[in-house]
Amino acid sequence: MTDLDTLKSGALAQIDAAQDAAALETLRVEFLGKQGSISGLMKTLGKMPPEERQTEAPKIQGLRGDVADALEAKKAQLEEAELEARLAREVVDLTLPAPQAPKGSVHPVSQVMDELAEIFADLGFSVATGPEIEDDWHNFTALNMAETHPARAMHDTFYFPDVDAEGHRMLLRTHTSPVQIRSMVEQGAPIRIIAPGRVYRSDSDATHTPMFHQVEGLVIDKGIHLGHLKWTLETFLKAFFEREDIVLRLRPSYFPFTEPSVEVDVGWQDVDGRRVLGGDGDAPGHGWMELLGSGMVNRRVLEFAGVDPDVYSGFAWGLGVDRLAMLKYGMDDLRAFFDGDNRWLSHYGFSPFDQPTLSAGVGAKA
Ligand code: 2NL
Repeated sequence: MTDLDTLKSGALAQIDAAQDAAALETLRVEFLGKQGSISGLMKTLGKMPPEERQTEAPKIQGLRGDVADALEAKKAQLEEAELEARLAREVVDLTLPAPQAPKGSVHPVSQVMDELAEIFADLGFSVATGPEIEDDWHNFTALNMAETHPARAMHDTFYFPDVDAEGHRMLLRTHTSPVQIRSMVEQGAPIRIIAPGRVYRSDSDATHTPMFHQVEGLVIDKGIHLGHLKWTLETFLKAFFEREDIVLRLRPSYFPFTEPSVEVDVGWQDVDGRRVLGGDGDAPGHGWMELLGSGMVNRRVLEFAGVDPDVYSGFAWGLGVDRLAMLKYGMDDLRAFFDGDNRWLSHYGFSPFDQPTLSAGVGAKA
């Protein structure tokens, strides 16, 4: 055997014995790398007399080709084996139980807010939002509550400690009316919006939390009157409670920002000891429940917001979303809404797939 034959059989044996890609690479460098043994042989060709080179060159080049082919074949074989091993290792047993599904749910307040947006979108309303930290002009003054107005004291406002350049303190909005003021100032009339969101009042007991949710609505156009208000609220409540026998009772009331102001009661009836909305509140076994406050927007409020009260008129209303959610979905403790207790959330929460739509019904099943 020549030296070349010895070198070749040694190299092929080593390649064949390589256990992994790294070992194979080491061998490749050893034989074919710049400083490799076969590369070294190639370099000797240049120094050979021509006749010797004629016979030696094919042998050395043949050796280099055979070793390169062996390296290539072994590499493919190792990769194949690695793939087989991975396929065996990463096997999926379809008879095992499914992994735990995510436990998150949509809070009833969010669900009701989505329902309200859906119902009012169908009536041509858009959803307006605004800051929760307000100034006193947008929260009070523009709503016809001057500095000395007694209604300001009734709002139990959370004020920030600092005073601005004009001596005004910022506050946490006590209602979402300032959002509607901002919308009127920015886009003028006509307007048709709802303003849902968090509001804050320093009040805390069994039926009041310092943060709660409100939806206000506002319609401004030419020739708007109390009849439009009643139809809109009746249409909304029928869609929301998904029954046609919703009966409204309008009672005179007072808000600084509306004139006239009306309190809206909805008829309820006793069904198996539970109060269910629907039916004439004056019938036996029936009653009335106060649900929202509303009225024709006070001329002074339109003026504050830059809308001409001699051309435009409008109505507005406000209602508590938390209470609405309790009524519709049967929760009896308001404070549990904001505890973040997972048992409560998984019991009363909604699936994210339960998107309220008018075609499928706005009332999702908890
Ligand atoms: C309630 C019911 C109400 C409004 C809110 C409003 C908003 C603008 C102009 C006029 Cl920008 N009114 N909102 C109107 C009537 C009632 O809330 O029980 N509030 C204490």
